[in-house]
Amino acid sequence: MSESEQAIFDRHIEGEQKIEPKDWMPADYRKNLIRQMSQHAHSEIIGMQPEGNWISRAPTLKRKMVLLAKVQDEGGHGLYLYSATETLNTSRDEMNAALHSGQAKYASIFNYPALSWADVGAIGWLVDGAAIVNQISLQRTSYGPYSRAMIRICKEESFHQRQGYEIMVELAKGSKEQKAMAQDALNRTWWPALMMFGPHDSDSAHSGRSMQWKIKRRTNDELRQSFVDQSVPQIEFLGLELPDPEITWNEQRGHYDFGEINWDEFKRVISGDGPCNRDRIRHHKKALAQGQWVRDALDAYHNKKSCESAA
Ligand code: FAQ
Repeated sequence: MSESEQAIFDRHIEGEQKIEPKDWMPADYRKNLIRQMSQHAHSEIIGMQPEGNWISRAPTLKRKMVLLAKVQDEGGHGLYLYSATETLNTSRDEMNAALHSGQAKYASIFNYPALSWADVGAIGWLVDGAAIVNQISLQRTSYGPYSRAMIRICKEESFHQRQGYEIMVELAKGSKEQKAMAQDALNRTWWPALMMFGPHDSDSAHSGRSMQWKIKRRTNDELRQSFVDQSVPQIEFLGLELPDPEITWNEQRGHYDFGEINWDEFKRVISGDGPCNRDRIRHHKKALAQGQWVRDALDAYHNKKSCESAA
C-alpha cells in the first residue's frame, strides 16, 4: 500500500524536511501559513511609514542615505514575503483586500507614531531587534520559501538593528537634551516592542498548531524573554534608565524578570484602534491607488510582448 499524502507530509515535518509549494499539504497548514506570512509581509510594508516620515528630516546627509536604504530594504522584505506567500495560491490583490478590510493584521508596533529623531534609533535597535529574534527562529520554519526568505531578511535586519543602536549611542553620549530624547524614545518604544511577540502562550490561538507543524519554532513567551535578556545589557551600556522598574535579574531562572504588558492596550491596537491605525491604512490605500498606472503599464507591456511572440 502506498503511503498517504498526509503520512508523507507528517514524515517530512518530523524529519525536518522542508515543505515545498508543489507538495501536498493539509488545508489548515496552508491557511495558517497564508495568515502568518501575509501579515508578516504587511508588517514590512506598513512598517515603512513611521521611519519613512523621517527621511526628509534626517539630521545629516549620511543619516538620510542610511535611513533611505533601510526603508527601501523593508520594502524589499515585503516583496520577498508576498512572493513567498503567492506560492501558496493566493494573490497580491487578495492579500491587500484582506489588509484593507481589517481581516489581515500587521505588527501592532507600527500603529505608534515616530515623534522624534531618537525614535528612528529606537525603531532600528528595538523593533528590528525584536523582529530578528523572531525571524532567526523562522529560518527553521517548515515551509521552504518562507524559510529561505528569512535568511536574507535576517542579514539585512541585523544592519538595521546596528544602525538604530548607533543612533542611540550617539544620542546617549551627546548633550543632556539628546540623552533625554533617547530615554524618551526608549520608554515609549519598549512596551510596544514587547507586544510584537504576541499574547502569552496560554492565550495564543495559533501557537499550538503552528509549533506542531513547525511553522513557528519558538513560542511567543520564549521569544519575548530572549529579547528582554539581550536588550537589558544594551540599555545599561547606553547609560539609560530601564524603561520598566520591575526588570530584575533572576538568578534561579537565569533570565531577567519584567513587568506585565498592558494587554488591554495590545487588544485595542490589534483590533484597529491604536494611535495611527487609520492613518496607516489610509496611506497604504492611497499609495496603492497612485501606483496603479505602473501596474497597468506592466500589464500592457506584457500583453504586447505575448502578442508579438504569438505572431
Ligand atoms: N501585532 O495566536 P497568536 C518587522 C495577532 S517584521 C498584530 O499568538 P501567532 C521588520 C495574531 O496575528 C514584524 N497582531 O498569533 C521591520 C493573531 O491574529 P489573527 C512582523 C498580532 O501568529 C522593522 C492573534 O493576535 N513580524 O518588524 C500581534 O501564532 C522596522 C493571536 O495571536 C512577523 O510578523 C502583534 N504584535 O503569533 C519592518 C513575524 N501579535 O491572525 C519595518 C511573523 C499577535 O488570528 C520597520 N509572525 N497578533 O487575526 C509571527 O511570528 C507570529 O505571527 C506572531 C504572532 C509571533 C507575531
